[in-house]
Amino acid sequence: MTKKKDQPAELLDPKGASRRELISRSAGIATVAGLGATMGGLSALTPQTAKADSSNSPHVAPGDLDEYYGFWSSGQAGEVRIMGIPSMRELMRIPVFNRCSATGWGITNESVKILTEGLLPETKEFLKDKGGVWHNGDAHHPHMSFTDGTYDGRYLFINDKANTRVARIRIDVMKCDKIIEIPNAADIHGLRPQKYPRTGYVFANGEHRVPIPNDGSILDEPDKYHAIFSAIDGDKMEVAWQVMVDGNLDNCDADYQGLYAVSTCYNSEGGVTLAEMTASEQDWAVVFDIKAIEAGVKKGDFKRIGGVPVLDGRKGSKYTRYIPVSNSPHGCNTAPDGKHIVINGKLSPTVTVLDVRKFPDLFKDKIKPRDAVVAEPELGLGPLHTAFDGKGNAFTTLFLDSQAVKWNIDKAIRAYNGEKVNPILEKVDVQYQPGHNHTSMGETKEADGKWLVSLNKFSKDRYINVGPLKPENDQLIDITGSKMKVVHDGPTFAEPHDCIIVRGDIVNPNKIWTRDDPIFADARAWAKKDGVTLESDSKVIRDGNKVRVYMWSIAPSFSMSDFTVNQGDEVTVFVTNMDQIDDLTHGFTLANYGIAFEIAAQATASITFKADRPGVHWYYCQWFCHALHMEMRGRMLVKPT
Ligand code: K7E
Ligand code: CUA
Repeated sequence: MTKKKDQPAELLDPKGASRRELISRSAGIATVAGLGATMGGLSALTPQTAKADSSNSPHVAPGDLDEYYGFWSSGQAGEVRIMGIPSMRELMRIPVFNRCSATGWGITNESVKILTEGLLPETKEFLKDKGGVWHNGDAHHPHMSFTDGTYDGRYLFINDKANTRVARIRIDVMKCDKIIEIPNAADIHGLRPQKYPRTGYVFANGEHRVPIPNDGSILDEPDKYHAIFSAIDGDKMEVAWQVMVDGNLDNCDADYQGLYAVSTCYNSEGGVTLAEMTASEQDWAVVFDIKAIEAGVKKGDFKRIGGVPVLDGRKGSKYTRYIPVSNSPHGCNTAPDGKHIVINGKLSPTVTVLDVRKFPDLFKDKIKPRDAVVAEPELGLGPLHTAFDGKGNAFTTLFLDSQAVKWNIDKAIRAYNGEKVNPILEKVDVQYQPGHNHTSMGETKEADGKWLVSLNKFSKDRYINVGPLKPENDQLIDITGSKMKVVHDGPTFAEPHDCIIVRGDIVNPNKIWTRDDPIFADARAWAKKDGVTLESDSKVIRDGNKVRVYMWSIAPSFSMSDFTVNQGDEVTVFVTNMDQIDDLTHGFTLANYGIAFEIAAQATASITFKADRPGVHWYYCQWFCHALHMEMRGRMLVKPT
């Protein structure tokens, strides 16, 4: 075993093997084996893991498992991706705001219900002759629910900037179960869950300023436009309250005390053109006083607009404070020390560090807004987002410099107070133009300082040329040593704006569905009405010109080899996968009817369509499941009328 040059000595035990490596890897394996914490640490080591010579190797050998789950947004692709860290392997995709040909998201009755039930009435009306669902989304910020300052493995939340929505993903099945459209706001951008005591609220920024209500009565009068900050109840997936603010809202974060949220704001000018929006030297960070807002809601100090309470948080309001920072700040990141919030300068080479312990005095007007600033280090060109190692250091992306800069928060504060210290510890080149970055567990109080991911907007020459449209480039950086080290390039399709890296033991999804899952409730209700058992009956129920077809499947066959309907019937097919084996997924594709969906082990899925094409139509399983998978098929016979 060789000791790597750049590893700090304390990470290595006297024999040269890293204790942290041994412990963390054995813990990961125990979890995977379903043994959880009962497995006794080092005794569980396999010869393979004991051989490891690096505290932080990105190499995950075939058959070995990753230590962390990464949850990646996909920007304009509209989905969430599950990555393995440190291997950077893409493990799964979770369709959310998009349509998915493989899983049937946007096609099945179950997914269409989730995609439509949370839309506002005017949007439902707008989509009526357009298929009823949005086909696009712009997913930026995936964040897990918290309990007591760290991830709790219940949910993942994500915004849709394109169609002003917020979605929730259930971690137990890794599927989206709720999507709501946010009233009054225009284009949800920044999103962060409440960290303490739990989520609780999901804070969401309506980025653009629009008239409220936006019904055409106000058009080209930008001084009457407003941006809206929303607090969503993450358990109910309903808007709890909203606050109207001055300027555009960009990113946000919450504190570790459950008292405040902070948003960055660009366009304090209230302009609508680029020149107008960047005219003034300073914009601001808006601080929201959660307790005061809750008290205001209780007292009725709001207007009910679009069905939700909207409080006035414009300048001078008791619910907000506006802290001036340099022009057009972008990222907003709370440090795991629970004290500091970093506002990233974007157009300014600086980041501004706020101290949350000053906020009570700020709201009592005992200090001026700028007195909440405790540091403002100049880091380089284009600082967009900051991540933390839990040891007092911060890592900021420099978009224009194409670098990650490591700096020390305490040194930055001392420098701000006049001491002659340089807060910048190191810079490393990334390829190219990084937007977000994220550290392992970095937005929780359990930040562990092992990995940093830099999500770079351009890959340019890093891969063989794939034509004019190029992938993004996500780089993995080892931050355990005294020097940052780029250890992996990972191409990604459009476009992960943001990601989180969650310790494997926190994320424990089920291996197969349970039959009582709420997502099957509608199918079960229909079956009950029809006197059918989903798990064992193969029946065609005629109800006027409505036909309900119930079948189940066990590899390699559907329980029904054919069914007959009349042309023009409205047909609903329910398929229940009765296989109980891990990873035994079936599919149902109805050829030339545009119908295809996935049915994982112990799941039920359904589809409703009009049988308007007469003839013989084969349905087949499109998910390779068995040596006789090709034979897993049947016929729908449609009698012409
Ligand atoms: Cu792309 Cu967080 Cu939407 Cu910054 S945001 S880069
Ligand atoms: Cu079932 Cu392929």
